[in-house]
Amino acid sequence: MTERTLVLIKPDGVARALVGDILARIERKGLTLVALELKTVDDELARRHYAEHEGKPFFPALLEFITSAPLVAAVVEGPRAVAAWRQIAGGTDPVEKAVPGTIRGDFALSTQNNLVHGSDSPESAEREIAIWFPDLDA
Ligand code: RTP
Ligand code: MG
Repeated sequence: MTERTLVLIKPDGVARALVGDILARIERKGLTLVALELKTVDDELARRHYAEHEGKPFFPALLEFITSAPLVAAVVEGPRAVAAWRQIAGGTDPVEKAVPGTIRGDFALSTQNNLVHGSDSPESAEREIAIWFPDLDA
């Protein structure tokens, strides 16, 4: 059963010129890109995307970070795409959780500026893809 997930290469990943490396890892895993866009997002879109974190202590800084500069948004498809992308991204804390060989484990130090986002379930993926790529299945 094929599945889709939302990929973000956050502003730190674009600023550090890691886009090519990250997309290469996605492709080498065997996942397929079905949508890809570079964009700077406004506060409203960032709030909708991260609605589950509203009220948490890190929420204001997260909004500031995610809207600060261009990011790459993509939709990726393949068998178990949600779990496969989170596997190669690594855990949220790039030092305590992400292991070497993952994107965060190899390239990040900060729990906020951790380079990438991946949907955490197929249901989240559906919701997020509709926010970022509303015309994808039109
Ligand atoms: P993401 O949603 O970005 O794929 O990351 P995730 O599932 O691994 O982590 P999540 O718990 O959903 O947190 C969303 C993003 O918020 C920032 N964060 N900062 N300073 C902090 O303690 C903290 N905790 C989370 C990170 O950018 C994290 O990826
Ligand atoms: Mg998350």
